[in-house]
Formats: sequence, C-alpha cells, structure tokens
Amino acid sequence: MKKKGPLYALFLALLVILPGCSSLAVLNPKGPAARTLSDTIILSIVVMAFVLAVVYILYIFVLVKYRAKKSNEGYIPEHEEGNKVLEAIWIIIPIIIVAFLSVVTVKSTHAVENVASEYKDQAPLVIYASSSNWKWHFSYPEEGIETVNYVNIPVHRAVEFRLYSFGTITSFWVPQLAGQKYAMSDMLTYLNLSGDTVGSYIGKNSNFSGKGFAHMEFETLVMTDADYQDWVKEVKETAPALTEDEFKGLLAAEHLGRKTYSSTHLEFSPPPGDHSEHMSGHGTETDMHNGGEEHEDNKEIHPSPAPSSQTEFDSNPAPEVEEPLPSSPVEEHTHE
Ligand SMILES: [Cu+2]
Repeated sequence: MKKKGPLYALFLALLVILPGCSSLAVLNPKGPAARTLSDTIILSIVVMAFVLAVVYILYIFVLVKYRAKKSNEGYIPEHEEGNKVLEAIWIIIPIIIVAFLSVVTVKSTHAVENVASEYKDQAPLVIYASSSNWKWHFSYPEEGIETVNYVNIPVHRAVEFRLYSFGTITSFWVPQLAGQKYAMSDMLTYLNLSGDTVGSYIGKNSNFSGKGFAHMEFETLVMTDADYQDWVKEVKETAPALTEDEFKGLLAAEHLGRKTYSSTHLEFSPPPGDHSEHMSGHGTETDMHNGGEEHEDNKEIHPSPAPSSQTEFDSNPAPEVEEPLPSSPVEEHTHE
C-alpha cells in the first residue's frame, strides 16, 4: 500500500497544475459565448457524475448484500418477472435525463449561434477571418484595415466573424471567447463572439490542415474601446496599403509573423458568397462564385477557384522546411 503514495501525489499535483494549461481554457471563459459553453460542459459533467454515482452505489450495495456468505448458504432467490414499478423507473429516468440534456443543448446552441443577449442592441463589428496555409488574415471592412496572425477587438462589443479559407478546411477557435467553427473555401460561416474582460487570448486552428498546423496560432487582444480606436487610427496613419501583389505574396508564404495594413484584400479578392444564396433555388450555379466575372480570371487570390489540374503543391511534391519555423505569435499562456 505504501507504494501508492507517490501516485496520489502525482495525481494531486496534476490537478493543481493542469488548470493553468490552455487545454482547459474552455473552462476559463472571458466572454458570454464561451461562458455558455463552459456552463454546459460543467452541467453535463455533473449530470453524468450523478448517473455514475447512482450506478456505483447500487452496484456496491448489491455486491455486499447478496454476496455468498455463511448465513445465506444454499439461498436461491425467488423468481420474479413483470415488476411494473421497477420497469417504469428504469424507463422514465433515462427519458428524463435525455429530455433534460436535449433542452440544455438546444438552448445553449441557440445562445452561442446568436449575438449574446447583453449585446443584442449593438450592431456587430464585422471582421472577416480567412485562413491560408497556416496563417490567418483578418479584414476589417468597416475600418478598412487588415492584419495577419493577430486580431484586436474592443471589449463589451458584439463581434461577427465571417470565416472562409483560401485552401483546405480549417477551424477558427478562440477557446476563452467562443466555440470553434469551420472556415471553408466556397462559403462563409458566421461566428458571434464578445469579450467582456480586457486581455490577450490565444486563438488557433482546431482542424488538422497539414504540416504547418501546429504553428497556426494567433493572438486575440480584447482592448478597451479607447485603445481600440487609437489602434485603428494609428494603423490607418502608419501601416502600408495592402496591394494585390503583396497579398499574393502573403497567400504563397507558408508561415508569417504579424502584419498590419491600412486596406483590406476584400476589394480585389472578395469573400465567397453566402451559402443561402444558392440554396434558395432562385440563384444559378454561377452565383456561388459571387466574386463576379472580373475575378474569375484571377484564381490565385479567389478563395474558391475553379478546380484546376495542378495545385501549388503539385509543382513541389515534397516541400521541406529549410529555415526554422517562426516562433508562435502568441508566446505566453493567458495565466490569470
Ligand atoms: Cu454551399
């Protein structure tokens, strides 16, 4: 029995240390959407723990009470069948559990898919987040600025991310602010998110997308409204404009550090259309590529180019990383 001491110590140490890791960031929410998810996770764990507790207590009770022992040697229990009360109990209880969890799931899903109730009266700040080859591009159409691998948002503000990808499917995830959502090349997906605590939160791609996947992280900085306005003003005054050539270079690169521009790529490389446009039955198939004909010939920067027989990878079947990978844009965990 003595040997178990170190094991218990290790277990306790892990319990103390692990909550500081980003892997449990979902249980340390800093915005309404993430808080809804965290509450749902904790509630589910409590319900499941209750079910387990009942099962194990009954199990131990039956083992102890009905085990073979001297006092009941040769005892054979009465044959029983059709106990209506017992059968009703074990049918109704699971129905109640499933119904309860269903209501919780529908309510929480509805909550995180929409603007949080406390920010309902605001027009959301729209930010396009597009991924390319292990980078994230953030375009602010209202401000007319663009960043790479970091995104700044004002605190207590509804933000609507519109997600798409210049390549494989990726998944946009800022664990402390909201759940993950897929970014695809042919349609936009929408993610509502708000931060209610000023701070820096790690964001990542949570869908494996190739060899650079592990380095595909970005910083989400939740700033006071005044700091945010100052930052936007400074970017507009000091950052270079994003030209089409510069943007092609950004797309071609495998990894990049942070970049800041005083114009967006949306003007010359529009995002893909809303999925609903061609699902309504009114549009034609070509409506899907809402970039318009003038962009069809510029397939390099169109997020949903027509299928081509050759991709950028075909010309270089085994690209090796010659230079060391750039360090992650977010160096630190968000320890409190
Ligand atoms: Cu579609």
